[in-house]
Formats: sequence, structure tokens, C-alpha cells
Amino acid sequence: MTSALLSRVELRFLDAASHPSTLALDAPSAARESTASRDGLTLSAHLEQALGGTIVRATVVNRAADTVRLTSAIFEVTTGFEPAAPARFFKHGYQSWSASGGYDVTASQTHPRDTANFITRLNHQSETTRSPEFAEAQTSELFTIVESHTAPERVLAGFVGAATSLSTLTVSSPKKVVARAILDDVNLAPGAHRELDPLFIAALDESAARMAARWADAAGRWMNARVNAPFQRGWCSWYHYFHAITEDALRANLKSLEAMRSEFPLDVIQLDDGFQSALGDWDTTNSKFPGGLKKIAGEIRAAGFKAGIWTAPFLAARDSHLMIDHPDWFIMHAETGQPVRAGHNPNWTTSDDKFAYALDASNPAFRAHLRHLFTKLTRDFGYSYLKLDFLYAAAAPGRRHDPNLTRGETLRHGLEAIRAGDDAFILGCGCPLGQAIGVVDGMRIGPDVSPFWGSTASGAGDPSTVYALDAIIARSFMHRRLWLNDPDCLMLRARETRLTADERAALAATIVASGGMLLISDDMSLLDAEAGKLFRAVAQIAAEIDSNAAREPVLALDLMTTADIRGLISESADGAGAIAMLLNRGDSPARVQTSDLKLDAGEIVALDLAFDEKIEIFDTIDLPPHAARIIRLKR
Ligand code: 9PG
Repeated sequence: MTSALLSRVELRFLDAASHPSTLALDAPSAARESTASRDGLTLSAHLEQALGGTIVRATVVNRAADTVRLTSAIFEVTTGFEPAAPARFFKHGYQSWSASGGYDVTASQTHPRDTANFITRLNHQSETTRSPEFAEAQTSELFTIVESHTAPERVLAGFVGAATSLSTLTVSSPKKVVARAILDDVNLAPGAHRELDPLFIAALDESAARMAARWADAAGRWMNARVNAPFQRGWCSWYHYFHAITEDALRANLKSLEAMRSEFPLDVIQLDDGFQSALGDWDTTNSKFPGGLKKIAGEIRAAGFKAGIWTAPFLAARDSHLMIDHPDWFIMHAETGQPVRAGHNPNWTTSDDKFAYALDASNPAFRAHLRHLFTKLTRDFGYSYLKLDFLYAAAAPGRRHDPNLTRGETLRHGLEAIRAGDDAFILGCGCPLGQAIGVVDGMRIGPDVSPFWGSTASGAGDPSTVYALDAIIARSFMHRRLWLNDPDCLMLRARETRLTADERAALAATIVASGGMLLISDDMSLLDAEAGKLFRAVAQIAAEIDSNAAREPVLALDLMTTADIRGLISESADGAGAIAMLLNRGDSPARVQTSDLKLDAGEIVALDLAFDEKIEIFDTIDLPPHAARIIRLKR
């Protein structure tokens, strides 16, 4: 097969009279810069060999007398795959909670989300409406990997920069990948130029997971990813208390965590949703928190922990001071002129209107507010761990204050305003992934866990532990390449939960095998000595895998699989062995032949975390439904 090739670059724009127009470069040369011009608009592309593939850099310059508006830049990649042979592609999700996985390349253009409500589409897609050319069923976000049954090599195409636009990759036939930078009809004034985010293309005979890690390496380097924060262990209020959290409950847990420090060694105590006086007013509390935020942070710090706090900085509800005082700080619906609805939650507001509205981070006045607010939370109140949630709202479509910024840039600028030179640990959540690289220290890489396993029959995106596990495995390669992965919380309690002992241990095993952040989310008074033993066992393995991940990425055993048996592997730094995790996410017992896993191991020992046993493994591993095993391999 021929290696993957960039066959065409096309710029789509609206001319001075607002007519849709295009400018194209066919078969851009690898030897020199290729350019095409039309009516004063120039598109140029430059190809560079790097990292085992090709990096494409394209620029648009406007030398005309009038402003044009840029719609998108399209990069056609020819795979060399047989068009008739069955092929699969990795459909990477839009934001933290969106699902990722292997799908067949098909002619079918329908996806269950096509008929979902606006907020669901805004949540999980870089565009709320896809044109047939970029059908959701055939479209991945940020990067993709394509494999054909008849070729040994896989093709990777992915944007390694994302500071300037959201991007998609559409695979409507095994023959080609259409990569697209979404430019949102942004203005390009006379004399101005716009550099597009670089695209990486490679055809390699290596596993899909390893190729994904190669993409993450490249993107992390290009965007100066923050990958050096220490391993994070903490407690989060959400998955036991949810909105019902109170200052008293938080204080009771703080006391327990202080007393049980040796049983549960943790560093961060993070207050989640439920403290705020209104959605949007993040520095004032409701009546459940009479002491206020500064006092709480003080108590957490006096007990020797880092204080963490949740906010949703790009959302506000009607009853917030923010929305009452600054109605002009919102993204406005292009037709109705009303603020854009980006969330819906009856717990968030006492207004009749239960919607949450999207703030406009292209507005410098709102960004100044963000800088001021987060300086107050960090420097004045003492919070040094910020969980920033529902960040996708900043990229909502609509009329923004600054017509020179894309939606991707708007989100990026908003995040940068929050970072504003402070060295707090910033955790992104509900966040379109690319725009946060280099700004956040940690990123939620899957949907919420929940105190029940969930059913594979329910709609994707519903909170359920099994979907969270799928995401932890699908995005493990990002850990310490783009940020620290936050796989979401462990829940260890045996009461007030619908998770069985096997399910709790499967959640713990998958989280620790990913090397990612380790937060527990329980009422500490429900945890006994056994839970403490489990926690210390997993915390040790997690720290070991995390330290391996700095050198060797944690990889899915099979990134493209749709089977119920899934797994992760982390090579030890000395090359003498590995730690792997096998999960049976399905509802029936399974027997795995170790030879099928191609682990190249001389000796295998399994750990049953639920029962704290070591099991010598020979040829098979038995996995009950909803159970996982951590296995150690010697080479
Ligand atoms: C607080 C929670 C927790 C949690 C976050 C996020 O689609 N939804 O309606 C939806 C609601 C909540 C949610 C995710 C999706 O959870 O991931 O850890 O902080 O907000 O409200």
C-alpha cells in the first residue's frame, strides 16, 4: 500500500459580498511551499517530515481591500486502503464526557444523536448540526485512526495544535479521511493573516493505541502540555452528597479524613457543586454554607490538605447576580437574539427558567471578571485546586462579542484568563479536549461514574460507571502526554450504593491501571478498615503506574475493540515487566486465554482487589461479570 498522502487543501470562505467561495491547493508538494490565490486571498501549505509522519502547516493571508469570513479549512488525506474492504475508524469524542471508540466505516450517515435535543448535541459535538458531508456517524473529533482488514498499516490523521479552532475528521469511505478546521465564519480583515492549527498524518504498522499515544506526544509537545504536576490523591464531595452537600457534612468528612490519614493518605479535599449562592456567583455561598468559602478553605488547609473547589465558569442562571448585572456577557442566539441555552438543571436555580446560559469569553470585560474571580478564589480564599466544569459552554454557537475569534479561540482565551499566571492545579471537566492542552494540569477524560453499574442499553452519555470505564480505557494514552488524566472518582462504600463488591473493585482497578488521578467520593463515616486496605493497595499501584507513564504511555490492549473484555497495559520503566488490567464490562462470566492477549510474559500473577488475593495464572483468567483483575507480568 502507498503511505497516506495529503491530496488537497481547500479553504471555504464568505467573500466580501457574503457569497460562499473556495480556494484550493491540489496535491501540495512536499518539497516546497504550495500556494493558491484568488481575489487577493492566498492559501499556502507547507509539509514537513516529523515524528514518523508528515506535519501540514497552512496559512491564509488576506491582501484584498475587504474583510472576508473564513468558514473552514479542509484537508483531504488519501489512505491507500481498498475502498471495498471492511475498515474501522476511531471515533474520538468531543469533550470530557463524550464517548470514544472503534466503529465500522460505513455509508450510513445516521447517528442516534442526530435526533437528540439541542443541549445534548451542544454537549457532545463540535457542531450542533452536522451537514451530510460531515455526518456525525462518520466523524471523529480532533484525531482519528483508520484500519483496513487488508492492510498491515494504520493511518492516523489528527490536529496536533488546537489553540485556534475546533476540528473534525470524517471517514465516509476507507479511501480517505477529510480533516477539517472549523473557522466559524470568523473575520479576516484586509492585511491580516491566520495560521491554521497543524495537522499530523502518518501510516504505520503499529497498534492503534500506540498511534494514539504518538498523536498525544506530538500534540502535547506542540502545545506545551502541563504534564509535570505531582500524582494527585484526593476526596470529592459529589458522588455521595451530590447537590445536598452542606458545610457540616464537608466538615465531618474533613475531621474523618484528618483522623484517618494513615488509612486514607490523601492530599486534596475538593468541594463540588452545591455550595454556590447561584449558578454564576462562585464567590458567595447559599444557606447550606453559612461560614462562606474563605473559612472552609482555611479549615481544610489548617488540617494539612490542599483546598479544592468546583465551578462552572462559562455558565450562569437567570437568578445569578452575574446574569442580572451583565446581560451583555452572554453568547446570543443568531436568530432570536436571546442568550444561548447550554445546560438544564432544576437543582441549579430557583428561577422558573431552569436553563443555564453560555457566557461569552470573547468579551474582554467578562475575561477581566474571570481573572478577578479566580484570583479571589486562589490568592484571597486559599483554593489551590480548581475543578472547572461545563467548559464546552464557551464554545457554544451564536453571536459573540469579538467576530475575529473562532469558538475554539473563545474557549482557549477563557481558559487562559482563568489560569492568569496562577499556579493552582487546574482540572478541566466537560471540556472540548484540544483547546485545554497547555492550560490545564488535569482533565476529566470520561463521563461521570455513578453509584450503580449502568446498562449498555441506555443512551451514551448517561452517567453510569461502565461508560466511565470505557472512556478510561479509550483515553488512557493521554495521561502525562496532554495533562494528568482524571478518570473520575472511586467509590469504596459498601452501603448507600448499588455497586457490588466486584463492581467497586472493577472501578478501582480500572482507575489505578490508568495511572490517572485518584479521588475518592464517599461519606467517610461509611468506610471501614477493609475499604482502607483496598485504598492503600490501589494507591500504591496507581503511583507506580503513573511514574511509568512519564516514559511509556498506558495503552489499551485493543483500542478499537467493541468486545466486553477490555484492558490496559503499563510497561515498567526497567523493561522487566508490566502491569495490566483486564475488565469484563459485560453481564456474563468470561474466560480469557492469556495467549490471546499476546502479552509476551514469562510469568503472570493476578491480584484480586476485592478479596486482596494473589492468584498464580497459567493459561486462563476467569472474570465474573462486572469484574476486573490487575495482573503483573514478568518478562
Ligand atoms: C456537578 C457535576 C460533577 C461531575 C461533573 C458534572 O449531562 N448532564 O446533565 C450532566 C450533569 C452533570 C455532570 C455531567 C453531565 O457532572 O462531571 O463530576 O462535578 O457536574 O454538577
